[in-house]
Parts: sequence; C-alpha cells; structure tokens
Amino acid sequence: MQNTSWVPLFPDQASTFAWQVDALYFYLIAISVFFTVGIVAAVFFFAIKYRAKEKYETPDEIHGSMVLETVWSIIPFIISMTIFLGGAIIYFQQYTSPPEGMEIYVVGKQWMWKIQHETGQREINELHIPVGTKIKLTMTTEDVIHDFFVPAFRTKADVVPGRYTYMWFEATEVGKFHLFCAEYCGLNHSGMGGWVYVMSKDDFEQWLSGNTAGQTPVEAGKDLFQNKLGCASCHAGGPQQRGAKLEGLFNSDVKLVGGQTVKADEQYIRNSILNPASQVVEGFQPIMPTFKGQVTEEQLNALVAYIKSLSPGAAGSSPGGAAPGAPAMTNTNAAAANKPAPAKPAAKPAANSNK
Ligand code: HEC
Ligand SMILES: [Cu+2]
Repeated sequence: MQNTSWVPLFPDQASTFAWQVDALYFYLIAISVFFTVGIVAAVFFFAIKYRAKEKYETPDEIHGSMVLETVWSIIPFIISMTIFLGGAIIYFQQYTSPPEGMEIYVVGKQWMWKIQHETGQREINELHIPVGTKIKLTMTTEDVIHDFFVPAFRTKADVVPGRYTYMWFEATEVGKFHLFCAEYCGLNHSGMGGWVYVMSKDDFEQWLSGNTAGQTPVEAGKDLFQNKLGCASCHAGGPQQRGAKLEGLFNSDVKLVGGQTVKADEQYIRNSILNPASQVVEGFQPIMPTFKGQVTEEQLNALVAYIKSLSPGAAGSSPGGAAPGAPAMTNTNAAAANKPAPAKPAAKPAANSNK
C-alpha cells in the first residue's frame, strides 16, 4: 500500500510493533523538543535577568541548594529510565522469536534476496506472506553482510555470513511494502531490494497453490541426507549407526567431549555439518568429515530443516514445517528403546539417548 499522507514523513505502520516503535520515537522527539525549548528559553531569561547592570559589578555568592540538586538529578533519572524501559521492552519483543511462527528461509547474496517457504515455494526479491500471521525468518548469506529491512514493519536485522540470524513480525495490513538491504554490500547494494506482499489468508493460500512448490526444505534436506551427501551411511538410525542420533536432537542439550554442554539450535546443527571436529558429541569419535565447501547455504538450510523435522515435539521445530509428504525418518530408533530411560521419569521422548 502506498503512503497516502500528504507529506510522507513516515512509512506505513503495517506490523504489530510498528506503532510501538513510532510511539517510542515520538516520545524521544517530545522530550528533545521540551528540553531544547526549555533550555534556550532559560538561556535568554537568565541572560537578561542577570546581565551586568553596571561595569565591574560583583555578583552575590551562591552556596548551593540541596533541593535544586536533588530535583535535577531525580527528574532526568526517571526520564532516562522510561526511555530505557520502553526501548528494552520493544527490543525483547522484536528479537525473541515466537515458537509458533510460520518459518521462511532467507539467503542474501550480492545482490538479491533468495527466499524459500516451508512449503517449498521459492521467490527472489519478493516475499508473499499472509496477514495476521506470525512470520519467522531464518536468515543467512552466501557472501558479505546484508541487512533485511522492511520499514513498514519497523524491523530489520543483519544477515551475517557463517551463521543464522532471525527476525519475526506479524503484518497487520494487506498491501505491498518495500524491502531493502540496509547494509552497504557492494556495487549494486542500492538495487538489493524488493517487495513484501501481505495478502489475506485466502489469497495467500491461493498464491501458494498457484506456485509450483518443488521440494520443501524438509524434503530437499532428506534427499541430500539420504542420497546426495551420504549422511545416512553414518546416521541411518538404529544401534549400529556410527554417527550420533539425530532424532530428537533439535533444542536438546548436547554433551560434548571436553565436558561442555550446548543447546542444539540451528546454529549448532549448521556447525556440526561444517566443522564437525569443533564440537564432538560425547561418546563419539571425531570421524565425521566436514562438508564445508560441498553444500550451498540453501542446502544447509534444507539439512537443518530436515534435522529439525526429526524432533517434532521441540519448540520452534515448526510442526507445520514438516510438510505432508515429508515423513520423519522411517527407521524407528532401536538404540533409544534399548537404553534404560534416563533418571528423570518425565524425560521427553525427544531426549537424545546417545548422550
Ligand atoms: C563418517 C560418518 C559420518 C557421516 C558421513 C556424517 N556424520 Fe554426522 N556425525 C558422525 C559422528 C561420529 C558424529 C558424532 C561426533 C561429532 O559430533 O562429530 C556426528 C554428529 C553429527 C551431528 C551432531 C549430532 C549431535 O547429537 O549433536 C549432526 C547434526 C550431524 N552429524 C549431521 C550430519 C549430516 C547432516 C551429515 C551429512 C551432510 C553427516 N552428519 C554425515 C558421523 C558422520
Ligand atoms: Cu546487501
């Protein structure tokens, strides 16, 4: 939707937190205006009131005032705390992804945005989303740092090579909104933009079905895992497998050789594929070869999506992401059944028995 105000000072407010960001911004402006006017007025007032009325006049001595000092310390303290709190609340809301968001993968590349939906549809420099739905972007880049910026949603996040960054938003308005790269990334940086199309839920469903989906990320990941990259030769499941158990891995705590415990998030899975020797799971030999240079960012996304789909219960593993026709690994894990259950009786089935 194009901005309809006469002087388009601000982009549309089209996400749930757009008004909050604007409110904080106007609050800051109001405070600045208030103090600017107040200070300038005081300068003039005192300049006139206390001007030297005769030459070589000596002013009265001043011995300070507790009341004045206390007041002008406490009021600014309260004001700055309201700014801090407002900023912190909005920040935490924006950068804590809701677990139930619709997941979309974004790969930045000089100079385009490559986007894939969890149902398989791909787009470039365009992002179609349904209105009133929480959208979670998992982002990375093939080359330099980019920055995903949708002004109408009042949110942006750096997209950094070698790791995942996240962003979420919920659009409140049907329309077409600008998408930018907000980090100078080379010659055609200014052209690295596009549009976010916010559609009604029905229109979005129609859009999805009207676009050939190809493989979903989960299916593509499964294909890579079982056929193209041969991961399954070590991670086939069952007690005989040489690799660590991947079912239930996502969002679990992994014990590493050396005693460290880490959380198996997307970043951990990604690192396990690219630098397996850097984080070896306790009880295993570092025999897994690195796949660095053999997989593209999009293939990595697919592998991560597939491995996440093996943990259907874990928060953030987006059950909707395991699209129909992408069953989790077929082999029931015998190792899990053989091993005595861990001490905690209420251990979720997701707990990794190899640890
Ligand atoms: C030669 C056998 C072998 C191959 C091939 C192999 N892995 Fe592994 N993998 C292992 C072993 C052994 C471990 C445990 C030791 C470690 O962390 O390096 C492991 C660990 C992992 C982990 C961490 C598991 C955990 O419980 O924390 C992930 C994720 C993983 N592999 C994914 C993959 C993917 C994806 C592929 C294919 C691209 C693959 N592996 C190919 C042997 C293999
Ligand atoms: Cu860029």
